[in-house]
Amino acid sequence: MSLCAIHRILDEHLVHGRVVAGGQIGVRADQMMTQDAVGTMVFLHLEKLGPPRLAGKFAICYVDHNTLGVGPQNAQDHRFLETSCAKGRIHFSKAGNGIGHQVHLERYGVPGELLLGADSHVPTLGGLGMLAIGTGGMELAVALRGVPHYLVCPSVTKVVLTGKLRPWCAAKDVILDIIGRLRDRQLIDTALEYTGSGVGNLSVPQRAVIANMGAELGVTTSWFPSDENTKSYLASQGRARIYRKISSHPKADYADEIQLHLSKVVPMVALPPSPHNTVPVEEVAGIEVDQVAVGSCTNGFYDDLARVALVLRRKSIHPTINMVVAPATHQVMRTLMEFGYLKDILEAGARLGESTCGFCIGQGHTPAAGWKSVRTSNRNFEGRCGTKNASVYLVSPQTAAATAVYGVLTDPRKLGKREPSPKIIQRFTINDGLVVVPLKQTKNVTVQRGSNLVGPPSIGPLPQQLKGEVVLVLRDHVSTDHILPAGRWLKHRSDVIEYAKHTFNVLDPDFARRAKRVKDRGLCGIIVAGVAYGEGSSREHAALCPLVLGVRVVLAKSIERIHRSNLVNAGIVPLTFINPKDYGLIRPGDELELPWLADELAKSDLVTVRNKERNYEIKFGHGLKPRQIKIILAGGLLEYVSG
Ligand code: MIC
Ligand code: SF4
Repeated sequence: MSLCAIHRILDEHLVHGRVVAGGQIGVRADQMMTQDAVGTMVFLHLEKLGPPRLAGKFAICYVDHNTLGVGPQNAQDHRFLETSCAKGRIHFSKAGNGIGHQVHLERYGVPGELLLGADSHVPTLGGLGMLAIGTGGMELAVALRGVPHYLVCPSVTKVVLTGKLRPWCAAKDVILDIIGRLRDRQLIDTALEYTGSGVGNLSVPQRAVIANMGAELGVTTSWFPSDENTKSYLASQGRARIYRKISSHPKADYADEIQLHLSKVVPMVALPPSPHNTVPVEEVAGIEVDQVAVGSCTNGFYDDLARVALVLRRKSIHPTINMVVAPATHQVMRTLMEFGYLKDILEAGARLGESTCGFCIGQGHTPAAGWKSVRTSNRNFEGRCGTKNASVYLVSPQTAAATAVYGVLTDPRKLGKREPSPKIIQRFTINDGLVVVPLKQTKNVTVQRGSNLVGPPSIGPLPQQLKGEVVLVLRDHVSTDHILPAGRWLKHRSDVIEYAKHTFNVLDPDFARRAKRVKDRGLCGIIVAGVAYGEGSSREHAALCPLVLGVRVVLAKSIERIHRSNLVNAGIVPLTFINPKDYGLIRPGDELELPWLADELAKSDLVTVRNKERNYEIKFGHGLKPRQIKIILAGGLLEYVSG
């Protein structure tokens, strides 16, 4: 049997271990990226670790999340990032250049290379045949220092696509369909490799849409072959020279396989409050809608927005609809302008958003309470849009455009038999002027650090035993958006002490005060959670801020991949229920002891947790790899690496 393409690429970058599903491997990436909302922490970590050691590797920091500029924090962060990048010889993409994942696809991605990025949607680059893996901030800082990146080698599922999409059906509908099929599976430490004759009927941006939302399934990455379509896409970016054909081996071994005929895909919607709630649009059509938002790293491509423009051409949006259209990159904005599509969008009555994450992360265009917002982005968790009781529906650009025209959630096939096609661009106008290329000479660069830049505390080595109190018991599927909200609190990303005050405020506004009281009594905080704890975003703040409030242990039915690494790297012990029924035994306020924690982590697969007062003792699994145990014992990744 031959290796599948994902394993082959991992193998080409391997420095430790063997490419066998489930084992820990160490890899060295060709490229690394971060963005401002996690990047300020990355550079604060680097201040502790020492300067980046890139050895010819490409690294870039995008400013795309925190760009609203209400108050001085955003601008201070940008200066800190810009000067830190200059000092560390890292490329810096200024605000306005675009959302990192899409700019990277246009300008920097390379088929067959390995990209590590501190953001969960980095696998967007899988659309270009690049192997792209999301990490936490500390992991990226450590990788920038030249240390290999460690991860569990994923088991790979083959997704066989055949046929061709029908008019008005989009790549977004494909991934929403796939999410619907796979949502009940346990996909931690798995990856999706797309193959089959249908792949050739999808453009690189369409593939990127599909790879982007693999993140919503929690897979390590999604990957598409690099073929003639990849070559023409690269040629349209003036980068044909880096093309390399890479396909899946016909005899490769896969852990699992699913089949999808593209012509059977219909317009889909993910109902609030989870990207997993997917149904065909026609089943729920007619819901009254207040807002339509088009853009984000999922669907802010030229083709997406030009299709919206063609629907809106010589029409007006429905009078009750507020519409915003945000081209994901400067290049997309410019292309829409050059070919007249921007005129269609504006004349129909839509507002123009900046080329940033914007509405996707509650940075502007926050709906009124109770509004229904139809969006082309990828996440619709409670409160993510910036308003706790607004509802977000995730759809394709075509469905968004039809909804804007009719004022209710609409299946775009209602717009006619024929879907108008946008102009095919052979060669985009290239302007990399918003990227600051680092100079060789860095002696005269002074890092400018605003007063809002405050990193996490060091907690020291893990003690032999911990005593704590259960500060929160959570349901299944609590995302990192629930743990640390974005929206109007996003500007506190660079100050973990300030940001910590808002931990869990979507679910329990009193959490921070309660956890602090427990900490002041000399006990650690213990969080109890259900299935898929920490799904969604890679934000390491979801580990660092609870740590600031004294949380040292998480007991969950399962924990998502990036969040679990973030917990370990922060020095928080992630344990999982062996018997899910034990979850029901633990109540808020229970005092728990982990009497042999350090020894058990080092010597056993099980950890004992007991409650003397209520007389129960539960064994938990830790499932940690030897290196992860050492990290926890040392008190976190930074301590481990610099120790
Ligand atoms: C997201 O889409 O949730 C984010 C904001 O891009 C995050 C990163 C972050 O929280 O800074 C992600 O996807 O990792
Ligand atoms: Fe930005 Fe939204 Fe994409 Fe995250 S999902 S990178 S917030 S556009």
